[in-house]
Amino acid sequence: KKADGSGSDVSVLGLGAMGRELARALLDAGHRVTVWNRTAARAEPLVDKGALAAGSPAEAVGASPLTVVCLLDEDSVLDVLDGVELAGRDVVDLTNGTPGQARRVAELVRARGGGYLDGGIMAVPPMIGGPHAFLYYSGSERVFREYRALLDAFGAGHYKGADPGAAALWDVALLSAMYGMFGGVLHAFALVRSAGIDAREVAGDVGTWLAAMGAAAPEYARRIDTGDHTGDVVSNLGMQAAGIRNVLATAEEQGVSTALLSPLADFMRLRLAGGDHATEDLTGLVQLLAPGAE
Ligand code: FVH
Repeated sequence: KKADGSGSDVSVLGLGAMGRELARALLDAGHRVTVWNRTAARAEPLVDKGALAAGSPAEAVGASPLTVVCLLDEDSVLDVLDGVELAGRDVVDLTNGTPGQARRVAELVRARGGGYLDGGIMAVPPMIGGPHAFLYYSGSERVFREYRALLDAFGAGHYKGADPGAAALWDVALLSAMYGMFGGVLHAFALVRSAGIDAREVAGDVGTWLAAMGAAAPEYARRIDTGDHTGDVVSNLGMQAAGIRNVLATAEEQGVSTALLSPLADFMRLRLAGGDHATEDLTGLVQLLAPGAE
């Protein structure tokens, strides 16, 4: 390893869209990278850039003190690590999964004498190594600190504590927000196309509108943390329930499915039926999602 942190030996298991970007970022940072992928041909472009191809997961793990894993899901991680010697090796698992799955992989790695750090990547592959990429990590603080400079090649690292499941929880929380947003975007595009308007005509306005509405997140968080759903409400639930009824009725008029948005309308109706909640903020719905979370 050189003084600037480059020149470490590191292995990467999994060369899908994300894994190959991770391997590329490590090569760009000057590390000696050994790669393995189930479909071996996917390693070739990286070998052309200087990576070494391993013939098996065991050979890849044996080649470096640190192995970065990025596979489809945690079941594939368990498959791939099955029978691999992990004593004295460190594993950083950037595969998406649930907190429980991350804890199970951690248990397996630790039981075999390895160090384990779980991670959640908050970036799509082209963002890796760029200014907007960030990653959540949890599990072994020793692994996080020892390889922090190397892991920074992917994006900024945020360590969330010793529980190996913590990073997955943060990751999935952000993905939940993203999927809710994508569902709305798809619905919006289907609606305009049902009227003969190209989605690209409205795309810019959708982006502007989402950025403006996304700015409400800190205020929503304050309300949910404090349980204050009623003070200084700008857009009350009674009004929003009427608004989303119009969204669904418009979809029906246009022949667009309401499937992605009707659960939210149902929740609003349920909240209104449950008491005197018409003047509160939309944030009161959290009590139906997770009673007792406040
Ligand atoms: N791509 C993205 O936008 C997101 C961004 C945030 C993080 N995710 C997570 O990253 C993990 C990998 O995702 P990916 O985009 O690389 O996925 P694919 O391109 O589909 O590649 C999948 C790799 O997993 C290998 N694989 C699948 N099943 C097995 C198995 N049973 N045994 C061994 N390897 C397996 C697959 O190998 P192959 O098909 O090439 O042989 C690919 O290497 C994922 O957790 C995302 O949620 C990405």
